[in-house]
Amino acid sequence: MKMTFRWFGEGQDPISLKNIRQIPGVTGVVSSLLDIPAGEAWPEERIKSMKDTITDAGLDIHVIESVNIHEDIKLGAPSRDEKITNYILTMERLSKYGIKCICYNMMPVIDWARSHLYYDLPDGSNTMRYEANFINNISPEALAERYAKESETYEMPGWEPERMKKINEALRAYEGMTTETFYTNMKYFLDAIIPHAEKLDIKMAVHPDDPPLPIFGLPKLIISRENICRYLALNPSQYNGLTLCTGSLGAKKGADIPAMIREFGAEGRIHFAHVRNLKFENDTDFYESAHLSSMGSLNMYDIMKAFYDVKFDGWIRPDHGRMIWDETTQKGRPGYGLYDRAIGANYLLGLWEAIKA
Ligand code: DNO
Repeated sequence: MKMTFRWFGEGQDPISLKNIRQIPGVTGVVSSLLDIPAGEAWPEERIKSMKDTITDAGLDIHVIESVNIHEDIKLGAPSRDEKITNYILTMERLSKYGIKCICYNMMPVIDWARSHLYYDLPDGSNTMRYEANFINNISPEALAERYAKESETYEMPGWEPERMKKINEALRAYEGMTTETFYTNMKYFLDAIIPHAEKLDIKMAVHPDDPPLPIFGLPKLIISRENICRYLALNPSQYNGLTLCTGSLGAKKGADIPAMIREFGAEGRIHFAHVRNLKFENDTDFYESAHLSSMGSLNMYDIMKAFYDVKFDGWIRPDHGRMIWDETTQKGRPGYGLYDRAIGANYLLGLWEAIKA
């Protein structure tokens, strides 16, 4: 297991690489080139400069989160081939710079969603929250506007204003699309890229839909054990794998995360892990708690033990944390403050050390 930390990139993250380097046990970052629109090939010089910046700071980079999938690919539009060609070009260039794993998601139109980006907790910290009723009664534009206002310094990945301007058009494109068609489109994409992933030794790691609950009537694909089994079976190569995100999958009450880790881990299909906790307020609503088991609803010992038992040797990172110790939420990226994630990383490393001992 290799402990990493998400860093959004030069000029995209208020947290310095120097600060990340000082977190005990963290050896690398996962990063991206956020300004490059989905569907375009990443220029080699940008990849090189990202890699140099990170390695000069004494950290490594083996995982990209994310190389996003263009909507045409998800929709199966005729222009998808050109976007797939660019995706493969990006993979080839990334592999030249030592990238071994690509995290991506198959969420239609929008990436993750929350009702609150800054929800106050009794201890004076704040965190992200998901209130189903709120999401069910707000229009996508109003939600996009709310994010743009609340997160004034940085764009929410997946909610970029340019993309959001076209949100209704994008949502309309999915009208009437069945889950079956969606799976067919995914298979087309996987069959095109996985042979290249094998050749380049890049593990593809799909991220589950976050949250795994219906939003704006969009088809939801990767939300449960059954769906993941089906997605992995679309192309049986081990290079078609998973980002096991405990918080995304765990947001469906009753989901047995350790069992999924044991099943998919034993099959060698988990390449990257996002480990965080959440606290259910009722059957559908939750907020993102500190990582510690006693603060949330997931048992982090059981989760780490399952990773240990399947001999997980991929990359892991702490996931969303609260904003604490006077971190200014208006300047940071929601969920991605420094301190709570650093504490989370060390808690997970502590569990790992104890399990190993
Ligand atoms: C949220 C993240 C997601 C994730 C993408 C992967 O914090 O977990 O935005 O990076 O869905 O493509």
